[in-house]
Amino acid sequence: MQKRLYLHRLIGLLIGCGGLFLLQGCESGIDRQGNEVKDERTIVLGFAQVGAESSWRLANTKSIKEAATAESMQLMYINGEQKQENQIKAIRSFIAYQVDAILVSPVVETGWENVLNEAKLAKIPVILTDRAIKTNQSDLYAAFVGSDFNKEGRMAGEFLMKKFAYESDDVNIAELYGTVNSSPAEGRSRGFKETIKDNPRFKVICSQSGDFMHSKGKEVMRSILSTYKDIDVLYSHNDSMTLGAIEAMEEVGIIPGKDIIIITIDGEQKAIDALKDRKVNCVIECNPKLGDTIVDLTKKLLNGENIPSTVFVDDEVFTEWDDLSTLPPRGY
Ligand code: GZL
Repeated sequence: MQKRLYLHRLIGLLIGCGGLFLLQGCESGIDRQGNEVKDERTIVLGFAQVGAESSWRLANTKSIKEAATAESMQLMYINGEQKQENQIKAIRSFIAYQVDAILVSPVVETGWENVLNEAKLAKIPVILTDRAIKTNQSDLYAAFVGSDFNKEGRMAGEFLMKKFAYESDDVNIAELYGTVNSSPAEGRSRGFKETIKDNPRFKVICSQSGDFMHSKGKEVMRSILSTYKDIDVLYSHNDSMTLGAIEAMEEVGIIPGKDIIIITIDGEQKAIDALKDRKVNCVIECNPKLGDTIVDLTKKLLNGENIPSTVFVDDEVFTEWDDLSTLPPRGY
């Protein structure tokens, strides 16, 4: 069978997925008979991204595109627009095109067995980027590259206990939850609650999803503030939601970082700026720049080398107690 579909047929197929399609690093051409002429040495990667919901996500996408281009790999990128069905469609189109490897950041943890078994049948390796999946099948993907979300939650809990170490009153916590059933939200929530569970004065009195989005974070925070009058801490699963929540607080005269202590995750420039302005008390980095690690692992995998099944990237913690004057620009 023709190893690759004709390029124009592929583009039509992918645009039909409703996602944005970009072909990068392409060295292909179409000969006079309409057959695609490909430099067989070009590695073709299919990348099914979650979406473009936050500055973090945009930086993550940029990192992977730049790393693939630097290695002269052809990257077929599809924006899943926050929908699992779009990502599944994208993976099926990558299989049809017979890419060399598939990268996917699964928007949610479950529901991937069918399509990943199709990739396995097509002998196309899959690498999970950024987000993980929950499955009983151990051979659905070759590796996971991303942050340890449970550890991020623990770091948030450790800051909280240090911040309130010399007080004895109850501490009422509102949790702004990320995308429901996503591995970062699940891990950040679990790690945080594990860390504070032995100290009954720390109470998570409400937890609502803002879906990792600025607009929803603001909307949910408005609702929380109208329902609960005694919130001491906001634990937010990402900076985009936090920035929306800060707007909601200031609308009603609440001083963020003072009246309500704020702990946030991602490490976007705007969150660091809010930390410097004392509107936020702790920022936990979630490093989005995974591209080089992912592309390096993919090359090793395609060369038949053994690769680790899990690669956690390092994350830093920035607090109100740190000297932030020498911090370089975050780049996202
Ligand atoms: C975490 C990533 C999360 C970010 C959010 O690795 O999946 O998704 O924390 C993004 O900003 O929406």
